[in-house]
Amino acid sequence: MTDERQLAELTEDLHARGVDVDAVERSLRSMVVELASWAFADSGTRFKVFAQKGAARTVFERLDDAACVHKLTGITPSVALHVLWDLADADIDEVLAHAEKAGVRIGAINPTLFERDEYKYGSLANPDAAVRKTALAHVLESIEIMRRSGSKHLSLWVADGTNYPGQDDLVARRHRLVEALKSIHDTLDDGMELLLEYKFFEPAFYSTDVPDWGTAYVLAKAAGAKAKVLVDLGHHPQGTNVEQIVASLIDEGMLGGLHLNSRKYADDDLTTGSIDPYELFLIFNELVAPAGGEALHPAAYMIDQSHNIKPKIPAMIQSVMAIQETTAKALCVDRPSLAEARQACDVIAAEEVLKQAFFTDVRPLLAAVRSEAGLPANPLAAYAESGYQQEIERRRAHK
Ligand code: RM4
Ligand code: MN
Ligand code: MN
Repeated sequence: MTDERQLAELTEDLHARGVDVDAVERSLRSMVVELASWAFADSGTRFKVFAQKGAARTVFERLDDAACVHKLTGITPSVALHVLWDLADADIDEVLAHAEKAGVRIGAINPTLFERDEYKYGSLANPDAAVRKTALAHVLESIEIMRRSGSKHLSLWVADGTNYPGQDDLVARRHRLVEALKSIHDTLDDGMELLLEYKFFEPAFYSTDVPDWGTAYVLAKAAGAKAKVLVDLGHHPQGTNVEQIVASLIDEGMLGGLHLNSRKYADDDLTTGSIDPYELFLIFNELVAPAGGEALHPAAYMIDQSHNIKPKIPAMIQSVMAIQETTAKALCVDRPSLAEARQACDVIAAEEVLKQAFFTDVRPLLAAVRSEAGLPANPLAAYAESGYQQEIERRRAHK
């Protein structure tokens, strides 16, 4: 079947379901997802960092690779930086100039609160006031970097916690953290947001200071009105209903951002949608529900992946495409039929409505949206043909 024929059939099918295809296309055209700089660097497990041919070695190369993804997908105009990973030996002005030249901008700034010996017993919640002061100073410097780069999001993941029962006073740790979060919040300019990320374990193994969305919610409220919760899809215990968390946070006006990735066991940081595409769909179904199923809830969407096996750039393009496909499917849910089935407590019909959208092949629609925007219909194939991979493998031969 030709591409046009496939598109015509899909459009007809969607119209028959009562889906407003123009609205779906509009939402797909306006969608943006941020990329993490660290997704382009060599990474590994705690056993070994694997060197990949052509993987970016500097922040400048990471920006180039992100720009390559943006050129091919058209929906990833910004790059999140981790302060010590990206800016420890690079001048911020040079980084900003390079980003502009490459065709991307700087997105969320992530203070790095886990890379110093002093942080063994924590950073912002450390029992030692001098260490807390060092950590807070780093976050305040990160806010300065936000000002310089026009960044709106301070993305804070605090690696703090304890490893053994009795190690520290759990309530005292909370109080230290609240105090720090308040000062951080009060330093932010208007228009900036503090996104507080939670994770239930690792590197701490007995107690984690921001383990779950409820704690993050309470701490964000204590910090002030500019603070919201950031949900990383890989930061929950097995079996957690992540879409319910997302729905509740949206309902509370407290969903600040999402870190998109995939997991099977823990914080695996695999490419988005690779392990459980249906779970991802159910999450996106909640993300579009508040706008009547017609648009994604406004939040900071970022791909936070860090895997070792797939080549970095096509792996990122694959995630971007998976996110677009999942969003498109969520936008194609027949909302009136869903509402009707729910009201009638027709559980089978309600689930079938979701499955009908999930199993719809939306790729012809996405290919059309991309082509209309002057982008390759299949960014993954375009990357393979671009010669970029061969070029970076040649130019970045020395680690
Ligand atoms: C954490 C978390 C943060 C990221 C770090 C590197 O697990 O996901 O978002 O900044 O990893
Ligand atoms: Mn994350
Ligand atoms: Mn993580």
